[in-house]
Amino acid sequence: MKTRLIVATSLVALASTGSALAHATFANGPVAVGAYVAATLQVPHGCDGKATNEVRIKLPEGFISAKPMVKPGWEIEVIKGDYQNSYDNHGKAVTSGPVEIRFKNGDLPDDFYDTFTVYGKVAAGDPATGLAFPTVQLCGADDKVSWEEIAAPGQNPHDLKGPAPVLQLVAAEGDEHAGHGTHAGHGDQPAAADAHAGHGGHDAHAGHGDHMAATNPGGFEAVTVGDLELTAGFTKAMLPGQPVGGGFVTITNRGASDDRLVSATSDRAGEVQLHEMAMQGDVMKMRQLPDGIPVPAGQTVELVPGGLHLMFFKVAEPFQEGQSVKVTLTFEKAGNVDVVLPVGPAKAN
Ligand SMILES: [Cu+2]
Repeated sequence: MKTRLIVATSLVALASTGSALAHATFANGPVAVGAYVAATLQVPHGCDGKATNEVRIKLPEGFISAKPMVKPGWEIEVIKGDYQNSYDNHGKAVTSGPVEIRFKNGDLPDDFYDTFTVYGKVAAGDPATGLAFPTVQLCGADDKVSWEEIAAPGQNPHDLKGPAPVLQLVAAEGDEHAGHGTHAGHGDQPAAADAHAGHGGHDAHAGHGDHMAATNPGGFEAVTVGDLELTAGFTKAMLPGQPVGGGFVTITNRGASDDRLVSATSDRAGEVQLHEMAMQGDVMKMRQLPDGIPVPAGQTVELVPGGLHLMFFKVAEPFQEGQSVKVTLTFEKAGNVDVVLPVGPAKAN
């Protein structure tokens, strides 16, 4: 075990030494999930001969309460916004804060190296992927260098042309949730490496406790529409201040043609996404399924805790046990189907 750890560490060290020659990278070693860190971004050069005047650093979901370190010669702009999830910070729910830091009107000549530091808390993050901070260097009005690409699952970050700087993470020690992020809901939005970049993918997985386990309270009224039969639907109660949660239903396709669950909506949630959780090596990962969930002819697809699921985001009033939540599922062929999900207990029995 110890040997493996040492090998892994030296590989990381090698990798960052190599990439530091060209790419924007963090000077930091691995940071424990839950810890505060002064994340120091190293910017090794300008834009092809031109000096860099502005460095824009997007802060990933899970990196909260950020403060830029003052930097003589540079103006600093802090852009604030809502986090996708709510984070517990010393008993207080944190739902918004800085989401981007811009160091502006400075001068970093192409032949020089400089660092830009942002202090903050890693409230959630996946040690398997680290936290990516998409960064852009602007050089005058027309030139820029982008470090915004994020490796897709299984992709080698070194294959990317403009990889986003990644803050390496380790699981919080002694934390029973280690490896599953915090209990802060889905603190897991490293930007997607696909078309949804900028709006965040779903690779890591804080808050999986959420819907790794859940108890079906029963009482779901089965719905049949065309060839599809929907059974075993339910969701679970959310804790105060927790704006996300999972939803589950079993879909049987009795027809001869394939169908597909393409989207879902609910009055109770600002957004409903289709997700999957799956083991990747030793780590349970969650990701959004932008292409929906196929329901092949003659087959049954189960959305269940720990597997495929609906993910409710931006829930203004947390679901309470005993309530029911109306959800409209949209299928490619069967069209819109309304289901009413009974709300089970917050904790699995
Ligand atoms: Cu999810």
